[in-house]
Amino acid sequence: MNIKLEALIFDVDGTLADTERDGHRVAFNDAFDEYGIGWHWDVDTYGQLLAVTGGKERMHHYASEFLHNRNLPDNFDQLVPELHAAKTRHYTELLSTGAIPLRPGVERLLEEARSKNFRLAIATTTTPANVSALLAHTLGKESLDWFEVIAAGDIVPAKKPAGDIYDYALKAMNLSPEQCLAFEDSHNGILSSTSVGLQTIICVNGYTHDDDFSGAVLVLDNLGEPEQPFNVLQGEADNHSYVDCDLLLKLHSMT
Ligand code: XBP
Ligand code: MG
Repeated sequence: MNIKLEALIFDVDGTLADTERDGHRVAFNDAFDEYGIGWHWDVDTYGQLLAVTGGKERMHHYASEFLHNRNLPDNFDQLVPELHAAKTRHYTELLSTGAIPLRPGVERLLEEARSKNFRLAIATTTTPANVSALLAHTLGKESLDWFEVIAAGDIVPAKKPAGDIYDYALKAMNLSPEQCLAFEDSHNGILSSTSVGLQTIICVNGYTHDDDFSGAVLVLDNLGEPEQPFNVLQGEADNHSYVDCDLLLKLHSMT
C-alpha cells in the first residue's frame, strides 16, 4: 500500500492489559456483594458472558439468558446503572493498587511509536474512568495525553462488535482506515475494527485464544519483548520476534 501509516488505535481490555478475569470480573462480583443480590460470576461463566461487550449490557444479558429473568432484584432495570457505577468504583480501586500490569511489549511499543511520531488513539467499550485509571496506574497520569483520542464507553450508541467506536476515533483524528492499524484481542473486537476497514493485529489472551480471527493481519500470543519473543499463531511476522514500528510498517505495506 502506498498510503502512509499514520496512527495506531488500541483496544484496552485484553489488549493493553489482561483486565477481564482478575479485574472486571472481580469488580462485578464486589458490586453484586455490596448490593446483596446473590450473584457471583465464576471464571468460566464470565468467559461466556464476554460474548456481550459493555458491563450494563452484560448484566442484562446474564439476567435474560442465564437466569431467564427469574428472581431478579426489585426494580432491576433501574438497579443496573447503580450496580454498574459500584462496579466501576471497585474496578478503579483495584487498578489503583497496581494489581493489573500492562501486557508484554505494550509500554515499549507505545514509547517507540511516540518517538517516531505515530499518532495514537484508543477505541474501547469500557467506561472512560476505567481507561484513565489503567493508564494512570501503569504508565503515569501524563500518558493520557499520549492518546489523541480516547473513544470509550457510551459515547457511541452501539458497542463492539459494531464499528461505531472505531468510526468515532477515525473521524476525530480525520484519518481513513488505510492510514491506521488497530490492535485487538477478541472476536467482537476484530469484528468492530474490520467492519470499518481497519487492518488489525491480534494478541490473544486466556479468554480469546480460540476465537475466530480470520480477518486479522497477524495473530500473536502477545506483542513480545526483545528478551521475551512472541509466538505467531496466524500470519507472517517477517522474522521479527517482537512487534516494533518496523514490523508494523512492513505489515501495513503488505495490505
Ligand atoms: C471490553 C468489555 C467491557 C468490560 C467492562 O470489551 O467488554 O465491557 O468488560 O467495561 P473490549 P464496563 O475490549 O472489546 O472493548 O463495565 O465499563 O462497560
Ligand atoms: Mg478487548
